[in-house]
Amino acid sequence: MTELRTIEIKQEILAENSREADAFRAARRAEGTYMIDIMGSPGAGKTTLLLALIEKLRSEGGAEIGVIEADLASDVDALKIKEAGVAAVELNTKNVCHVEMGMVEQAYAAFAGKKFDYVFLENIGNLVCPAEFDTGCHCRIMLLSVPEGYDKVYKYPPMFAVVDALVVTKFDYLPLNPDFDRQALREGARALNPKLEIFEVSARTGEGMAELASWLRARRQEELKQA
Ligand SMILES: Nc1nc2c(ncn2[C@@H]2O[C@H](COP(=O)(O)OP(=O)(O)OP(=O)(O)O)[C@@H](O)[C@H]2O)c(=O)[nH]1
Ligand SMILES: [Mg+2]
Repeated sequence: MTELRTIEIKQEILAENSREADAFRAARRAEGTYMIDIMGSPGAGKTTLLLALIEKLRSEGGAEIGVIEADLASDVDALKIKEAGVAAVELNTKNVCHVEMGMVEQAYAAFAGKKFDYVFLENIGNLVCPAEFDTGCHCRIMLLSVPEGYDKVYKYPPMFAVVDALVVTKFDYLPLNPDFDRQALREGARALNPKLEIFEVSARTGEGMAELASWLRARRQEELKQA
């Protein structure tokens, strides 16, 4: 009995969150802002990838970019982004392990009307909970780093199933991780999500970054056509 009630409440919360997310997404599209949710385990390379990606997007064609940095407790990543000269808002979730719409709306409001071409949300480092919550973004990307191992596709399937792209990060580590089975990862991920785009990148060497940046640019153009 108790268990049933718990499930009902959770479904109501998720449904309300999805309604708010749809409205937020439409409002951002109308103003030309493309929002990207970046998810992955602690240390998968989210902040480092963002810094490299922002540099690419800015250097090739220029772009106004903002970042919402969600963290359980600290402002470490928000400061890194600000130090790189990028508009950043810190979203402190006070130990909540995912980001949901109320938080995104508050964080976005802190940009105080500034207009962006792209806004990235660095979600909480967690391979499980963020998959469940729509954050009002137009694109969801998950990162899996080579040192974490390809078998995470079998152990944590929900996130692989909901994202638009899988970015395999720290690709420069591949020679040190000969057991990283790229083919098995591809097959496992596409079995969960046939439309999944897969990129193999290293923020350290720059490998794969241009492809990822041009894919995002094209996705933004497509999204804005629907406005
Ligand atoms: N060799 C190598 N190291 C990387 C790469 N990307 C990130 N790192 C390193 O991995 C560590 C974690 O990177 P972060 O970017 O902080 O990871 P994160 O996912 O933002 O971490 P949290 O925000 O704590 O969840 C740092 O020491 C980075 O320097 C890469 O492409 N190659
Ligand atoms: Mg980070």
